[in-house]
Amino acid sequence: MRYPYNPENFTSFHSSETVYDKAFLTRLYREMLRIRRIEEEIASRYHEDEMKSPIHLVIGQESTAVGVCAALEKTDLAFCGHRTHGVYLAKGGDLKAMMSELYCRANGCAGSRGGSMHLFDKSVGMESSSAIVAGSIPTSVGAAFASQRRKDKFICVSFLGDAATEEGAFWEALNFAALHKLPIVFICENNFFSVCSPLEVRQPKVAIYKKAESFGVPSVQIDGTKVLEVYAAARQAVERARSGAGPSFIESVAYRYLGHGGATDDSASGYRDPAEVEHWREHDPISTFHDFLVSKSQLTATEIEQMEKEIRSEVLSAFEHAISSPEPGEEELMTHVYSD
Ligand SMILES: Cc1ncc(C[n+]2csc(CCOP(=O)(O)OP(=O)(O)O)c2C)c(N)n1
Repeated sequence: MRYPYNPENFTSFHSSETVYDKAFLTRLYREMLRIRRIEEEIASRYHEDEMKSPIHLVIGQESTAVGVCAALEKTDLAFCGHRTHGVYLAKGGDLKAMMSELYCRANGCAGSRGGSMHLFDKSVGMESSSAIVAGSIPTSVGAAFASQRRKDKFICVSFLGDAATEEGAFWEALNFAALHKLPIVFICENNFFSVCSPLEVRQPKVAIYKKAESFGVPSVQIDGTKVLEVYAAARQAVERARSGAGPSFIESVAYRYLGHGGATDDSASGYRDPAEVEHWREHDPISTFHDFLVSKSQLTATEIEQMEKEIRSEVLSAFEHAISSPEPGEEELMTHVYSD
């Protein structure tokens, strides 16, 4: 197995002595479960070919978006790459507008121009996402620079994949953010793969966070399957950004179960060991948190059942909303598009 789960490598931020109230813990669990159920429904219908959008599912990695966004204010701005669903939903993005976008309907959050890789909802600080690897990172740093110059209160969070750290744009942005002590947190979701290429054939064997650290930016590698670890690390970084002390870099390690794009399990195609996928499923962020909450008597079977019911009903109504919504008319063809 190339990339086993290895908790010894991670810096721990969450102390088992820290007590969170039940409402907060339940909220984290519910948000992860909601993202999972929404994506499962997308996956189950994707073969119908009615969602005219490429998709990149985040199943297995939900804890990073949820843990980080729980440490943010609504007014803080989130930016992300092509794997958007988790961040969009965790930041509070509107589910119906997201589903309409995937079904290319006129009332999609990007008016059907963007699809899954360009979700945004400015009303909740889900600022933008980009299909270009590392494309949203300079924008997030620009927004953080504006916040600093205008003495605004918001901070920015830039979500990026491990492959984004192979782009020059990332290092320029990190350099600028470090130099100017910008109010930004970089969250690198390291799932070990760029499409089908493993990390070991793409980068020298130096942990990603170590490279970021060389810019003088406090950098850590954390267990991205543990939502409370993510939350605790994010809180510290967010406080640092808000206090004017500058950026932080968090490498959150978790594993994607499904193929890079689309809705299928591609592990039989040979680029990774199917046993590796099964191994990471044993450390699933949702089931481990479920077991933790049940063991601490913070969640009962009845509460989970009720939660599942509510989520199911919300998901079905969002799909129904999208499917019954109109497609954009021909008259809209030339609006919101650029040409030189
Ligand atoms: C500049 C650029 N190069 C290549 C691609 C093709 N591409 C799309 S996603 C992807 C892999 C991205 O991997 P990572 O950033 O680790 O995120 P993950 O898909 O693992 O979430 C690549 C190479 C692209 N979209 N943009």
